[in-house]
Amino acid sequence: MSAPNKSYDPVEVEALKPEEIDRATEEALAAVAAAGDLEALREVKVAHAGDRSPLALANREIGALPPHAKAEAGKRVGQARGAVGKALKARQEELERERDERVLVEEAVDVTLPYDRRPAGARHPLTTLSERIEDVFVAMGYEVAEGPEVEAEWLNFDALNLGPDHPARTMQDTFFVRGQAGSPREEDSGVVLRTHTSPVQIRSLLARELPVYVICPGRVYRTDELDATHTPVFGQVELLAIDEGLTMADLRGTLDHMVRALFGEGLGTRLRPSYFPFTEPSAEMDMVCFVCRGASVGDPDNPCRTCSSEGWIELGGCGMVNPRVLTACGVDPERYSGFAFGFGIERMLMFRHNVEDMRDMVEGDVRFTRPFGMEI
Ligand code: FA5
Repeated sequence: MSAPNKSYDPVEVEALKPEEIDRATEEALAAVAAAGDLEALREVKVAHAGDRSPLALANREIGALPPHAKAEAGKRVGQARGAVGKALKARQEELERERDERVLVEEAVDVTLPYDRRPAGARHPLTTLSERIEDVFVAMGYEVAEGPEVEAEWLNFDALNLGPDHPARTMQDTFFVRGQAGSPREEDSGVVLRTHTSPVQIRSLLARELPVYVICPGRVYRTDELDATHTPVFGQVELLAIDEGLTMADLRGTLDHMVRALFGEGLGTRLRPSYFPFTEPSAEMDMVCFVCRGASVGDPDNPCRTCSSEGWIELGGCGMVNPRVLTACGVDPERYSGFAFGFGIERMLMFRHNVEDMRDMVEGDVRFTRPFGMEI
């Protein structure tokens, strides 16, 4: 075993020379101060305080010194490493604070800035009104029935007791569809754009088991000019109920329920005699004006725009299904009876929301639809 090297002088060890320690310390402190961001500081830490840094190598030399020299060398190197460690920690905190402040500024959201207006689309008020009406009847157990818009003339007219020479056939101005090649005239093609949704009632009777309770919403076509109260393409909702023992009282009760569900409690209906070939008896149905509730009648000081101070609003046509229609669909009129009614969606939207011109509904301008809300 070798004796301790009593003559070993730490000052002679290059790495432990005071000036070397001071130089390494100064270099480390300068590098720490110069580190501009956390990434640079991480590199400075490896170079000046890591395992292979000058101060770490100097520290390793201390172990080989004689006992009397260890204390002083250890103190010198320890102080140097302490100073560098402290500087690193302080700079790290400083750089982290700067980064956090920068992030706060860069990622700040100015809630007062005007936002990029990209409004969500919404369905047309005619669609939502039609669906609301459907909901009223679906809740009563009715089924929604649909049919084609290009329709057989027989279903659109003949089966509804509107034979070829029936004078009422001209009441609905009809678009005829050119038939197959060889068909001389459009009027002879036997194919029309449906003029009402009543053919869906016929299709329902032909296709379904009795009893039948259906609501038929859909688009229909007539050769009407587009003006404030007419459009050549419009929506209708028709209803058909066929069962044993149905009477006009059931029709009236159903209408009353629909009006209450759509316009509010306490509103009555009335039926006025009318004529439709497919119903007998037939009636025009009116409801009490939901705005003035009749109060504007005879009161010039309080005119009502919705009902033109008449107290009543016309809804559409209705009646008990003509037995001839039941027979045409193979239904025994001795056993079954039923009622039907139909109205136009555009007209209902007009009086429900005080729309003065039907053209606004078909022009597709969002300034018209926006006030109805973004219902989807
Ligand atoms: C019919 O179409 C019958 N099928 C309704 C019916 C069904 C009666 C069942 C009895 C039993 P009318 O031709 O009156 O009836 O049309 C019904 C509704 O469609 C009218 O009340 C009106 O609101 C609407 N309407 C008619 N023509 C137009 C048009 N050009 N533009 C917008 N709405 C219209």
